Amino acid sequence: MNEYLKKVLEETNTKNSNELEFLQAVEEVLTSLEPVIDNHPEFEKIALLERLVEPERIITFRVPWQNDNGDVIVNRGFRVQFSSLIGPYKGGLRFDKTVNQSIMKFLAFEQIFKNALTGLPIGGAKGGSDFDPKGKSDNEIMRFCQSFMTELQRHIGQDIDVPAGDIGVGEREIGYLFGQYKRIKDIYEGGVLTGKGLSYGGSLARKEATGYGLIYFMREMLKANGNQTLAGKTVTISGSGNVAIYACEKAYEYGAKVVAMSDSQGCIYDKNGINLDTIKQIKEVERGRIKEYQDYHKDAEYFERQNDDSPIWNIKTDIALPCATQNELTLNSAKKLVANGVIAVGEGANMPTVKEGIEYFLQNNILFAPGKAANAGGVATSAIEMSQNSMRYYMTFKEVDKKLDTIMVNIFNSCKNYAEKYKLGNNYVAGANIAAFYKLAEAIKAQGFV
Ligand code: NDP
Ligand code: 2IT
Repeated sequence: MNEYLKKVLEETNTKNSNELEFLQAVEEVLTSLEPVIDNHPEFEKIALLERLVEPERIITFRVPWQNDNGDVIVNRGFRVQFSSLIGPYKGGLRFDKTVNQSIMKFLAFEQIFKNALTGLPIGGAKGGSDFDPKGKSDNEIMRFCQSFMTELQRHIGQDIDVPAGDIGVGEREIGYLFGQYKRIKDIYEGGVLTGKGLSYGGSLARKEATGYGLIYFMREMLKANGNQTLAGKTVTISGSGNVAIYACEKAYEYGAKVVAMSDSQGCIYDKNGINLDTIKQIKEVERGRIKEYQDYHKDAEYFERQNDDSPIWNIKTDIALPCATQNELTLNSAKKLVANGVIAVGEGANMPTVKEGIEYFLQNNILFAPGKAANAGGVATSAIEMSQNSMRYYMTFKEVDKKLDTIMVNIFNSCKNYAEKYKLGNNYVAGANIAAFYKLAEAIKAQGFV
């Protein structure tokens, strides 16, 4: 391996030895940059890689709030402001009991590259809390969001850092966060958060954007490889949240058949095709469990999760879309999918496939769409929301969706062109990392020692 790369990887490992997810994300990116680094010995002199892997700033804070019983609970809040090289810090907030600094840093690191790929002026960040929203009342969610924002407001702003949603943070939470920001700052600053409700500055098509964008990317990838289409293909989608639901909706529009979806506890298989209205009712309206799908569709089967290998990946499919969480698709699951004839995998979630799983797919010539490219439609549409807020203007659904589609086509082409330039065939993992890296390296060189 290139000596400089090796040195930076070793140093990063030593400095962050307990942050496994962060190290996983860094290793994937840096190892794929080898052919570029080989050609640019000058990068070492300006410590370009060292700067790329060290966050500009990490903020952690206490979030005290009161539950409906009157007990005071203390959670931990985070905001990792990783890179402002090409725009204000930008990235979602995750409320989930598993949240820790390693997960925040890996997500913020991925976000730098993802945001660069969109071609829009946004830097990389992530935040959140180990607060577990499951089973909480609306009032508890509101009190938590208000306490969280009471601290976060010091660190954000429409030209500083612009949070949005992620796992456990949707339109409801963004509303409570926005209300508290406005109250403390005494200013209507529309572009300080994205994923807002349509009544107070949100963008049409933001809710749909990540899932739709994933399918636009998949469409392009299939087209570029044997002129294939989604029509008639079987699809399985893990998760049943924001990304999964709108990936399902768009997959149906293109004539595919979605036969399975999941949540953290298990998956449902409906050989007749998943009824998306039922999923929306259970997940968006009732905030229930996917198991309840069987109450509406007696033919559907439910498989409870037993271990790290989600049962959804045992189901035969042409296209697999992991849209739940990191490392949800293990090597075992990758082997099962390949044995069952999968032709393409598209990551709607961030880093859902373990490293060995990605390698296995690539070795077996499975088309593989990496998350930082394939799920970039969400943040790209967030940037379009920010533009609308600055213009004090609303675009139609069609206008936003058209821009999203064009952005996804451009991202796919960047991945493809860089993979081809470095003779990496259709390795879009490397293509995405190299394409984003070129843009970031230019910005680092231009801005001096910062
Ligand atoms: P939601 O909270 O809307 O949905 C998350 C879904 O994933 C739920 O079905 C949830 O099940 C499942 N899930 C969560 N944790 C686990 C786990 N540990 N194991 C198995 N399943 C799990 O989140 P989103 O749809 O917004 O996000 C999904 C993924 O997409 C995340 O990786 C996120 O980072 C990524 N992403 C999101 C974007 C966005 O715009 N929202 C943009 C780009 C990427 P349960 O209800 O049981 O917890
Ligand atoms: O992972 C992601 O790209 C997101 N959760 C969306 C971030 C955003 O700022 O819209």
